[in-house]
Parts: sequence; C-alpha cells; structure tokens
Amino acid sequence: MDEALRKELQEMAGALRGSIFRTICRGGGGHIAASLSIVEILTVLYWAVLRIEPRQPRDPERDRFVLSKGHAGVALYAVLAKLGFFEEGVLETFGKFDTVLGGHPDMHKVAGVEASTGALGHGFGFAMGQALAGKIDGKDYRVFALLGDGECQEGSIWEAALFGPQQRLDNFTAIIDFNKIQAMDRLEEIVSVSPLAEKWQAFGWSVRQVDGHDVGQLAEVLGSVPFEEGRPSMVIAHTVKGKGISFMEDVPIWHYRLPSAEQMETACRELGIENFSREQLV
Ligand SMILES: Cc1ncc(C[n+]2csc(CCOP(=O)(O)OP(=O)(O)O)c2C)c(N)n1
Repeated sequence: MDEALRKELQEMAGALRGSIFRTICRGGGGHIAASLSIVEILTVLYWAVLRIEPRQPRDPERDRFVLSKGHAGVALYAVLAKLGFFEEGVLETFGKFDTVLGGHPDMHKVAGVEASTGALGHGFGFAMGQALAGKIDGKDYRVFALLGDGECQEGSIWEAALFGPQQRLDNFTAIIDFNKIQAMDRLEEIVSVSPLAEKWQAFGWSVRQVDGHDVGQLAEVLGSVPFEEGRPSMVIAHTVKGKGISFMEDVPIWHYRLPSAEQMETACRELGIENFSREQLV
C-alpha cells in the first residue's frame, strides 16, 4: 500500500478511537472494547472500499454495510459523523434521553445505518437479503456485513451461511471480528467456534484471514472481493478486543464499562485526547 494512504488511514483510525472514547464516556457507558476492536475494519471499509455518498444515504446504487454486531454501534456512529452523514455534535447526545443514537443502531433514525441491529445473529441474514435483492434487480452494488465471533454461535448465522453460496452471492462479503472474546469471557471457555476458517470453507465460502488492525492488509483483501466468482467472500479478521487502550486490550471485563478517573487519564494519554477530565467527559 502507498505509504501516504497507510498513514492517512491509521490517523483516521486514531481519530475514531478518540471519538468513540469521548462519546461513550460522555454518555455514561457503552460497549467500549467491542467498538475499539473494529476500528481499522470500519476505517478501511468507509475510506477505501465502499462506494457511498454521505449526501445521498439512500442512493439505490450505493454499497451497503451492515453492522451485525450492533452492540458496537458507537464505532459506526463515529464513522458516520466523521463522514458527514450527520453533524458530529449529535455524538454528544449519546446516552441522553431522546437521542437518536441508541445503544444499538436504528436504521429509521440515523442516516447511514443500513439495518437496525443489536439482537445478534440477524444483521447477517438481513444483509444477505440485500445482496440477493441486488442480484434479482440486476444492480452492481456490493453488500458487506461485520459479525462478532461470539455472534457466530447463533443458529441463524449458519442458516444464512448455507444460503449465500447456494445463491452464488459473490456481491456479498462478511467480515468476522475474531477477537476471541464474547462479552465477558473467552469464546473457548463458553462455546468454541474453532476451527473458524475451515467451517466457512466447508459451507462453500471463499475465505481469507487478515490482521484486523493492519490497514494495508485489510485494504488489499477487502479491495479484492469477490475472491472467487459465484461465491460469497469471508474475511476472518484477527483482532484484539479493546485495541488502543492498554488496560482494556484483551481483558474481557471491558465489554461494557466506564473507566475510573485515573483510567480515563491513562486512556486519554494513549489516545492523544487533550483537555480532558472525568467531569468534562461524563
Ligand atoms: C440474540 C442476542 N443474545 C445476547 C445478546 C447480548 N450480547 C451483547 S454483546 C454479546 C457478546 C457477543 O460476542 P461477540 O459477537 O464476540 O462480540 P464482542 O464481544 O467481540 O464484541 C452478547 C451475548 C444480544 N445482543 N443478542
């Protein structure tokens, strides 16, 4: 990848982490580690892959992105605000009464949100329906969906996993945020999904694995879909839950939690946030 582009994407990812942190702290809580896990994936999708126009969020020709792990909605809000789907100031209403920015995203309230998600296991099939509709209508838009690894325990995921290859949905790409943690514990301690790549291959998907925090790898892989004609693509992105804040990285307890004043200070220093205080943020 061109060095200038790599730097630009990494800087954007850094700015988004700052935005996520501020939004959640100001709002009094949120799925912080789950949101930090997917920052590079969203950055590369929105700034290097998706064919979208923020001023025309319902353009029938647009590419679609569905955040199937809807509990990480704040990461999506940070992206949509940065791109101008809505004013950045709206982020300050997160966690407040009557906000349009719920803990889980609502497609009827927030421009740029393609599906109301949060009940795990449903966004994936919904997105696949959009891909099927695109095929039926003879459109050339692509559909992308981002899933959690714990979300892959849902039965509905495997129903859709059967359907995509049968329908030859090569306009559809799924990405799994493979951080090896689900909510407050490790996948291997709850219900293992291993071996993940082999499972998707066996279901007829064309699978690639990447470092989910390496913008270069992500851009190369997501920019080359479909991997095979006639098959849906699956990108297994190896990530670290809580990425970017040292004391949150790979620590399950940070699924949904507000840092203490001291932790906030550390996090702000690491994220390059200036002029902070717990009083200001919360
Ligand atoms: C159908 C359903 N069951 C339970 C939940 C509660 N829940 C929210 S996040 C989460 C963990 C999901 O794990 P994973 O997909 O790995 O996401 P991550 O922990 O990596 O953010 C659970 C069980 C939910 N949102 N939907």
